[in-house]
Amino acid sequence: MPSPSREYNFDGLVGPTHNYGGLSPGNVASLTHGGRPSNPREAALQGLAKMKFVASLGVGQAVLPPHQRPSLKTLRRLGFIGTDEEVITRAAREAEHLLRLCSSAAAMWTANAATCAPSEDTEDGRVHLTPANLQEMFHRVIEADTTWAVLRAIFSDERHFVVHEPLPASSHFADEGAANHTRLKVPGRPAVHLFAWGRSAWQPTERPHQFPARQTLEASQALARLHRLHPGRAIALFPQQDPSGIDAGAFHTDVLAVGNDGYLMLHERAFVDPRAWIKTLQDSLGDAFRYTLATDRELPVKDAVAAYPFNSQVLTLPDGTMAVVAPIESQEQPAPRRFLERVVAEDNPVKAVHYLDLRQSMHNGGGPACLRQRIRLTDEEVRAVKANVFFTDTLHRQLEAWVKKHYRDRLVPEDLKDPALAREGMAALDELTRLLGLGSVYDFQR
Ligand code: SUG
Repeated sequence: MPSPSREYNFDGLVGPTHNYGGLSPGNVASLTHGGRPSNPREAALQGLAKMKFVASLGVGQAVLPPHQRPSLKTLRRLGFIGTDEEVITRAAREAEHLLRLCSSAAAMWTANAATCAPSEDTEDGRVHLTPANLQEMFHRVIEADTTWAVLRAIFSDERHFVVHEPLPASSHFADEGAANHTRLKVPGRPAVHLFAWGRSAWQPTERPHQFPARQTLEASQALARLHRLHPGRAIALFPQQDPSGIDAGAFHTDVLAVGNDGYLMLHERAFVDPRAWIKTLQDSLGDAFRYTLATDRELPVKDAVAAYPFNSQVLTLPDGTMAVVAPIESQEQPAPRRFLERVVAEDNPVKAVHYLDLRQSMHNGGGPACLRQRIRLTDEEVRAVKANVFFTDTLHRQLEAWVKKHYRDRLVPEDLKDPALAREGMAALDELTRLLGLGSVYDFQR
């Protein structure tokens, strides 16, 4: 019998270069806000307030660190040579867009950091994690190496954890991590892992016309194999993201669907043939399975993309009921708000919705669900983690003070050219790795 486990939400700390680069085609908020001033300090504090709130609900909470930005290693690989200051000055002068790509704080959206399978679902009884290679967007490709190093530092105990290499770097295996993965589970039935994908590298399938489909079927299949799902304890399903949903701005599955334990909340444009998938889930999970499906009529996909009600965290509370943590935009707009009110009113485990202000992240297309990587751990596995990453009141206070000490309260794209910003970031991250007990995970520390 596997030991009981609990979900921990590993939130990404927003990095000191959080800015609106306009870098993500297909992500409506990123394109809309590109070039506007950002407030990294406020962004990081909004993220910490969310962690505190989730922890106060009695749900497991932990933190993952930001990455070094700009990525000097990447700029050097692209031919900018000299001291750190010279590399930045040259890139700013000769290829400002490359500096912008290498300065993105996008690692904050840790739903895209990795995909994970809990030990109770795997053949070898270990937690499996695969860092996402994020091949589709250059400003995110550069995350995989650091994510891999960070996950190896945290989940270093090989008796309990397997941290795989990111999938081979190529468009063929483009992988966006848990943003396309949902695990559903009801007592007495195998867990269901939904590995969603937007395009196939090999098979002819329908594709979006306007925006990129990021995740491939081949990547999703490789993850299911790598994680060695136990045939009796877990099953893998591979729904396709609806290409018309991607064209409407649902670049990841979690823009239009979210699942937790025996409950799934989705928009009809999340997957191709959503009603057939619901039937399959009813067959697999039995009577305990509940879902809420929004039609385009009830909630136009455009409104769902603008307000992100499906990019909520659906959390199982200690009393067994569920709560939804939604972005405040979903409360401000009538159709998403009415939909979430219906969710609470209907016969399912969700008993409350809480709205949080995460506007700094939302303006780049990242809601509550994007900001966290869910990892189920048993108590023994928690004890095997030696890093100081689990959220406590003390860690919260320390991180707040750390943000206030190191972060600027305004950044425009022009500021990325300032070599002092890179230095400030290194000082901040060096202090952070000591606070979190991570050892040396950044290039500048090696
Ligand atoms: O990959 N935005 C991210 C948002 C990721 C959201 N994650 C999930 N849905 N799980 C992206 O498009 C914008 C950066 C900029 O434009 O500056 C950005 O990368």
